[in-house]
Amino acid sequence: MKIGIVLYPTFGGSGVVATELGKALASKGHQVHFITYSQPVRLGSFRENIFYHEVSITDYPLFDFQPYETQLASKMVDVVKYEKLDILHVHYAIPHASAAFMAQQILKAEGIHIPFVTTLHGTDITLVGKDPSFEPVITFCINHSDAVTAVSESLRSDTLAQFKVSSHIEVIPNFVPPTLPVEGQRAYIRSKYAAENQAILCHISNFRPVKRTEDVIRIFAEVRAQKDCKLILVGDGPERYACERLCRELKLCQDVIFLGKVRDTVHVLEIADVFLLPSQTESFGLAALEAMSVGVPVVSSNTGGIPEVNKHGRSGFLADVGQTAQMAQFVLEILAPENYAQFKLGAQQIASDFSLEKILPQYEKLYRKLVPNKP
Ligand code: GMT
Repeated sequence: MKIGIVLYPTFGGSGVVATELGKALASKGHQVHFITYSQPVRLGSFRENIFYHEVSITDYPLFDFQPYETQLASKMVDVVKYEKLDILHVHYAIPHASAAFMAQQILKAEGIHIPFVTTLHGTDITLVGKDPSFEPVITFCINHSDAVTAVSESLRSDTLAQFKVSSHIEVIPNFVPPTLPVEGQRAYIRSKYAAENQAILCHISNFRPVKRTEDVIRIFAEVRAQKDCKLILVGDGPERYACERLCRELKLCQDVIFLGKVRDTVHVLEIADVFLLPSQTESFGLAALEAMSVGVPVVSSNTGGIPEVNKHGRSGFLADVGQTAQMAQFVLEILAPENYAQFKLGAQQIASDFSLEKILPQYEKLYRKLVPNKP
């Protein structure tokens, strides 16, 4: 099948999932065409069956805001027509689903039928979607997609609660692709960040307010008061300054490492002992799943779709949003020598429910339903 994937190319989870999905489809023999404005962060090097079409953004002085959606729709029309795509799969509703609808209508006028799947990832519904100025467009796009998927049950029910949805929303959870262990290097890399007796706590995000990154620092401060440890923070965003300030205030600078943006986060996760995700809301929590998949237990908040991923008492613990003292106690409980191996195993076992081999066929089945005459 020839599949067009439209995504945000940045570090966000939706872009990561879309890219990994495309790579997996390509390795199964499908032809995958990524369409976006810059090379997707997780795309990596040259691979068979993968093509990348860049949407160029005109810098014309008349426009205060460049009409990306229009140029994206035009690019979709072009790629569908000349690469003879069978289906489009857009990740994140705004503006990808509306651009896909526009492209579909343009192609229809030329006698070409192209179905499109919209995958909802979270903030397109829970944050951005709540802004009333987006509501009519999102509702329309959901109802006019040929198929709609959500990455968790929680996101599905949020969508149904907030929008007048007349079409079926299928839940297809996120997944983790298999990674090659770099066991030999792990001990060496770990030794660069912490002594053998120190635990490493880790957090990865885009440092937006929804991630409550200052809570990460507060949890760490409480844990460190009782146990020697380090904190590694990966990512960058609007809350980073506030976090750096808090570290200085709490005199934690020596033990908190801000790595900034990292492409292959799995190698950081491999040296971590506990992953922290105290978000205000999270439709899924891909970073937590990635941590679990390499055997890192998670202490998280219990909102949104996180409880579908992190299982209390098995892969880690969950607490109410903002309960940093409770979260710190949970970290200490996980790190207790008599508990740690069990949580590590639990994290890996639960992550295996979200393996690529379990999730990929669900997308392929959906595509086949919309394009029945293609293998
Ligand atoms: O979390 C973000 O700020 C990025 C955002 C995105 O669209 O990339 O993440 C959302 O989609 C991810 C992939 O499906 C989910 O794992 C995240 O939980 C979700 N973020 C939120 O709901 C806040």
